Amino acid sequence: MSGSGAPTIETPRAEGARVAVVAAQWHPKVTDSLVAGAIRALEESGVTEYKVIRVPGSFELPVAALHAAKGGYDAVVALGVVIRGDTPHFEYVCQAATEGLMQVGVTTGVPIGFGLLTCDNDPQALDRAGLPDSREDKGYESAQAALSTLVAIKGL
Ligand code: DLZ
Repeated sequence: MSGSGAPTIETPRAEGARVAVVAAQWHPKVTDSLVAGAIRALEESGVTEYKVIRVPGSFELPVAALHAAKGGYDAVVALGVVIRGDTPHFEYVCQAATEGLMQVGVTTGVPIGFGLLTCDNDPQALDRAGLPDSREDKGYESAQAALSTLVAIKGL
């Protein structure tokens, strides 16, 4: 055993939590599957009050997450896929979305599940999308992370 790598996170119980899933529309095969994975995690946790908010691209995720966080949601799951292209655009979108989401979390205190895939190519994204042939499901994992954080900080 190396002692490194991703932990096994138990699916938390989160009945009564209100959760917003904000998701970009680029690369719809992958983002739609990420949304499905996130919803599966929410429902397994007993969450019945959730809303899916679709925005055009990953650059728009932070502002949607901020509105949700300030609008009474207990947790936000942010989902998107950015695929590297020929220009530096990839770096700008990834950095803006990542830093923006982090700022929303730390300024509002609302847990943000980070389900933004930043990939060099389509196969990398498909492999993490929670599709039947995928090895990983980052939509499910990021929803689990947001709920686990919500449960962990409750009462602090
Ligand atoms: C413009 C753009 C490009 C080139 N690539 C992606 C991408 O791979 N994934 C994604 O979510 N969004 C992309 N966008 C759109 C930007 O995120 C944003 O929606 C536009 O720049 C409009 O503000």
